[in-house]
Amino acid sequence: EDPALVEAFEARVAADEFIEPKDWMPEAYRKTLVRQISQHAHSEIVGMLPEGNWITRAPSLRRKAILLAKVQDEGGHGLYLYCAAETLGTSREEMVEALHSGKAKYSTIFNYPTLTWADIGAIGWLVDGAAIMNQVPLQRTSYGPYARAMVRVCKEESFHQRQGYEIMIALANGTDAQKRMAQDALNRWWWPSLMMFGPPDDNSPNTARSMRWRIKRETNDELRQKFVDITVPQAEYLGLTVPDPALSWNEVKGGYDFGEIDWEEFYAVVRGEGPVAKERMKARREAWDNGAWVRDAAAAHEAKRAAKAAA
Ligand code: FAQ
Repeated sequence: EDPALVEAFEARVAADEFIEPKDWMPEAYRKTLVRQISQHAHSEIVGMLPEGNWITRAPSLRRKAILLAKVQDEGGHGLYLYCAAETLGTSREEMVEALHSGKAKYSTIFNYPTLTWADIGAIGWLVDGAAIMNQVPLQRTSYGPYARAMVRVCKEESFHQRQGYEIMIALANGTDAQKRMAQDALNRWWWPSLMMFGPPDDNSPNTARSMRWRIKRETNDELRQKFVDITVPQAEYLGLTVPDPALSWNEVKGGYDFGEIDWEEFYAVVRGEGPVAKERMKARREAWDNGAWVRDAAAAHEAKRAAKAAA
């Protein structure tokens, strides 16, 4: 690559300019973006499955309507993100193929099962809460289409987080059985939520370069710490206990100290060994196969329309 071009690119990024699809960019920058944006998109799409599991069993019509809208939003985020990745010269087919063949990753968090209705509350509160923490800085990521997609996504995620927290409030103020359900959901989702932020900084191969290119604006550990600091008081307000005996307020750093994450578990889930990883991939592949006739019909319709327009 021409060193003058690289230098000009680095200077633009350092000046906080957005890089746009037709601008020159180093191949490694393009590759990193395709990786991160497409994995983000896959996460949104696979992320529809754990919650979709509860649409038919939501406890009231109001809850059902809200959950349906939320899951639909996640589908929209995925499509938005696939479009952002396509501006980098990769196709939707290539990305979907990478997901289905197991080559592309998606967030570890969606490989855990949703066992009770309280899990829907915990996902909105913790998983969407963690997603917002990670995505708000991405509104200033250096690649224009990704940054702009994040603006709308963050607005919607913020509704999702409140939706989940409101379910938790209802359960935490409910019967003893409902309180137990809420606590059990917190116990099971707390640690996997902390894992969403990725490996620790000293073990994160991509962080240093992504920070320099301003793809990432904060490191994995910085975001994880912020999430813990914001979320612990929310658990206290609910009267629930965060399942971490090492959790304690650290006056000096002005934040919480917390226990060691089970990184063995994290890496196992990244490798595709999560509790419901096989079910998730099977559901996605089946959805793709069962939707083939829709794609064919849309393509045939478009071909007819184009032929008519040309005539
Ligand atoms: N799961 O060097 P780093 C949502 C991989 S929110 C799986 O630190 P990086 C909303 C990583 O890809 C969830 N893999 O990597 C929603 C890399 O492998 P690679 C999605 C993980 O990229 C809510 C390797 O480990 N959000 O969907 C994970 O600098 C509710 C080394 O890691 C995003 O994707 C993990 N947790 O930092 C939907 C946000 N962590 O690719 C439905 C955008 C790390 O080299 C319901 N992404 N890995 O083979 C990012 O901010 C970054 O990519 C990180 C990872 C922070 C995830």
